[in-house]
Amino acid sequence: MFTTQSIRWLQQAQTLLPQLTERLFSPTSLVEPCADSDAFQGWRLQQIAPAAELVNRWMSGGDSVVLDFGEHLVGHLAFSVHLSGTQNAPVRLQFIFGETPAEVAEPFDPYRGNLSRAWLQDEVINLDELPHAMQLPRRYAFRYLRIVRADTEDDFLIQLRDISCHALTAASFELPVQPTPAAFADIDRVSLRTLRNCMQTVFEDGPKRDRRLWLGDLRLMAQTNYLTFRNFALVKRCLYLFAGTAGEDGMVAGSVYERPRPLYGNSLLTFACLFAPTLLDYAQASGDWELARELWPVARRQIDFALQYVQSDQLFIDPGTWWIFFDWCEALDNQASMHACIIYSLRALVVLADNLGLPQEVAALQARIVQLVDAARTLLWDEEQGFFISGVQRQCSWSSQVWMVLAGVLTPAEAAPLLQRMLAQPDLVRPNGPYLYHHVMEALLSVGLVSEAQALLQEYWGGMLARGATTFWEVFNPADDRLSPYANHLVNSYCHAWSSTPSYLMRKYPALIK
Ligand code: RAM
Repeated sequence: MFTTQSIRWLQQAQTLLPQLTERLFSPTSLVEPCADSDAFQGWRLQQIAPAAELVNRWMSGGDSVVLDFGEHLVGHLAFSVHLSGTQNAPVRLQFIFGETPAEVAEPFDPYRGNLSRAWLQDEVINLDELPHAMQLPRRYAFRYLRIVRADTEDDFLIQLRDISCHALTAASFELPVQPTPAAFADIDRVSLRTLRNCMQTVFEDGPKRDRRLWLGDLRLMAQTNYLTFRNFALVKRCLYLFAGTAGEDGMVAGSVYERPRPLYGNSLLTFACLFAPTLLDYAQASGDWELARELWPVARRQIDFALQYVQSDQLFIDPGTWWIFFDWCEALDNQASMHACIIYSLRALVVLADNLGLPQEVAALQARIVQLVDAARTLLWDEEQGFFISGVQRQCSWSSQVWMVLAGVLTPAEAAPLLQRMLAQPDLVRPNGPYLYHHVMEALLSVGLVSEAQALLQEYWGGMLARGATTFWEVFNPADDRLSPYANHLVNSYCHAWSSTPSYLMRKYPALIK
């Protein structure tokens, strides 16, 4: 249901629609997948010739080629097809786009993932008359491309020419890499490319999948963007999209569909709490406090959805009816993290209210913070173990410790030894994805644990680089290359902007790259 106000916010979002920048990229080489148990997901792409050699390949029915564009791109594929002989049948071409070697090496079918098979990037076209030049209408996210001549005719041959990708971004193709020691420069470049490729007409979570605006992802992308590409208008557009699509009860969506018209996607209790911090970051980075004033009621409303599950002892109890997300980890108990996230959100609301001159709000919100911090310190702290516990099983996880630190439940003097114990204790539930690892990094750096953060950066993001990443991934567990929240590693997103935050961390905490 759209109100006059939400329509106005959506109109504002529309006026901020960016003009995308386009750049043409050509493939760099012809490659061949080779099974290799040491390579990421078991596949290495062996370079067999420069891409210019493609014109010497005359293809018969059933032949295929695999091209490497040298880096991950997001855009439209253009090409032309030429003929030798008489075309006595249609030519069928199959295109398979891959962000990773596995996508062009392994068959997509039979597919048993739990997200739609249509996210896997393939396309079939039939051409009745050669020569023919065209551009595929759908946008793809890829570095590798397999082209199969998928008909069965060998009476005539075809040749592929002029293959290029019209790549798109709302950022810039020039990456604002900062001078850093070599060990960090590659991580910075890959982070920036990841963010660049996700910056389209909204901040997409991943340009292969879901190509959608998620609030938790937006917060991290926006933070990285403020210190790098500095496209403030795109963040403003996204904030308007969340405000304009909020439900009748006032809750902002966890994710928004942008097209064909902006729509509420789904509900996520955690992400609703992150609207206020995202708005605050925007106002502080851009100086646009007018937007903060305009969207203050939206930000203020979000905390009510989580606060309704805070009991009389001031502890958040998970009702089990909401999607609460901190990491792609089934074993993770979210109670303590969510309790901390509420405090984190309240703190952002206090700063917003203070800047907007709302002293009564400041006082009321601060009173809630005192109650919730107190409850965390008394009811969720296990003195014997020296960790925060979560849920009826009293689970100890990295997520709980890290979010408590970010929420300022401990003093820095208390927080640093807690995080050191966490890193040293092997039995805690550990993160599976860059989203939670980012929060680990921020927690470490916020309390001055620089060498620990450096080691983690090199081990985790450096680990993706060592496995061939040219953009960073949605999930990565060094112990399990094929880990997927969707029961199929091929449908994971391998350019996922919540993993682009090293570029933010390196700039916000310069000690990290010393
Ligand atoms: C995934 C999306 C997104 C994330 C949510 C929680 O499906 O890709 O990145 O925010 O889940």
